[in-house]
Amino acid sequence: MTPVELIDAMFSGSRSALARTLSRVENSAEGADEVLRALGNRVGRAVRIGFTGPPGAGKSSLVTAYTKHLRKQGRQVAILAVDPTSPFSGGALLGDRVRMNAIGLDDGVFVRSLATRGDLGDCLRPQVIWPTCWMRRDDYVLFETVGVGQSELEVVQYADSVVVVLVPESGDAIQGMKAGLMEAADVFCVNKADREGADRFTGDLQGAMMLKMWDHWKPPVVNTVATRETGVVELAEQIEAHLAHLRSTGKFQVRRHAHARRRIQRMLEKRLLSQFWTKEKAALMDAALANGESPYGVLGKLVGPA
Ligand SMILES: Nc1nc2c(ncn2[C@@H]2O[C@H](COP(=O)(O)OP(=O)(O)OP(=O)(O)O)[C@@H](O)[C@H]2O)c(=O)[nH]1
Ligand SMILES: [Mg+2]
Repeated sequence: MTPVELIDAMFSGSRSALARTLSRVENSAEGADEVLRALGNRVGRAVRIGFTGPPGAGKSSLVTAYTKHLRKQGRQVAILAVDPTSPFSGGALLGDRVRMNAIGLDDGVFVRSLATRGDLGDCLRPQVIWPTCWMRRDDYVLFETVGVGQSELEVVQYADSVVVVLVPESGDAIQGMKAGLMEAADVFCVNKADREGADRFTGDLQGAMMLKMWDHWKPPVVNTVATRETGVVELAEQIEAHLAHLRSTGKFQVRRHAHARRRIQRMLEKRLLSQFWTKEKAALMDAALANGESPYGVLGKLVGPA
């Protein structure tokens, strides 16, 4: 199938065409380029919700429960999860499959794990997220990342709304929030609220939030027990409230514009770099270094004076 045929099939509702589109995007740079060009502006209507938080916080359980809620409202849902065969979390894929079994057979749900091949940042290159946005305007794309490192945070920030999932025992994560988590959150979810110390943790979190100035939107804190689907309706309401806030203030489009800019920048950096490096230039660099030249001097040789 040509990319155009594939994409036409995808838009007429073929799930296998959707899966094949994603594979092409993931597996080869050339395939990705063709497919993405053929997609043009036909994608991107669905709402994107990102879930991030420490390993084992209950993100997948929560995504599953939230998906059930969205399905009751007649939404289609696509779930993109990092393939946990990465060194970042061993063997969780099977667990995810089991947990998501309940929704995996539903025709209105599309579940996909993304291969990381050891490089989380690359696997979650934003192009991979896009093709799933073939859905209707009021459908949802949920993506779950493992961990709260820089690359996960970058990825999750391609969402319209970001849910940061914490658990009572993740006291350390409040520390970690200084490193960007606080900025990334649109909604805080304290999951495993059935565990001891949940109230204290929520209090600590609220306390930490008071230290920060919020610009029009202060992330609400919702307590949930994902495995019992407790608090999921409240979580959904807060996500909706955030989306409504974005839309009523025009920030929805501002965010999407910023996402698109960032994406173009990333793609441009990648393309320019790969065009720049030839064997000759690499050899020139090595010879100059061996000759005792400074890195700055070598840079000048490679690209000329600044
Ligand atoms: N007690 C309790 N356990 C929960 C709750 N939510 C999830 N769990 C359990 O916590 C474990 C991890 O849940 P997951 O949903 O896989 O967590 P995750 O954040 O997706 O994990 P990774 O993707 O590996 O980072 C599972 O054994 C769940 O059954 C909860 O609210 N309360
Ligand atoms: Mg998970």
